[in-house]
Amino acid sequence: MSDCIFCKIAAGEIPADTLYDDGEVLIFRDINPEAPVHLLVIPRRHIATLNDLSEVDAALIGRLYLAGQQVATELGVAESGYRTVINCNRDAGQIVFHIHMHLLAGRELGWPPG
Ligand code: DGP
Repeated sequence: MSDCIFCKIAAGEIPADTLYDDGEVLIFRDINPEAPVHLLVIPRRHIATLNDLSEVDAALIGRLYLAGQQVATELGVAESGYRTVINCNRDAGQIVFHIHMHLLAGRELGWPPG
């Protein structure tokens, strides 16, 4: 999608602090971190929201989690813990309509989220 900010990051048109890229899944630091570690895990392919997933995307979504697990381990936060969140649409606060998994770590995270 030509006007999608995360597609532009995936294409290298907008810079990002990228920690992982396997050609299909990309992980970069959130520009507005809410925790010492705040990463965004995205598929390179444009999918707007969780509601737009279909059966063919099942493995791709699994790969988001595996890539996140790998980078959390590399950053040394896998044992202390981390949270993954995918916001879907307005009530969840989704502002970028290219599906992305937040990975937050590095401090005790409150529950339930606001
Ligand atoms: P959400 O509310 O789930 O749609 O979260 C979108 C996140 O994307 C938000 O935490 C800020 C982050 N973000 C928005 N624009 C950029 C950008 O250009 N670069 C990076 N690294 N993060 C961005």
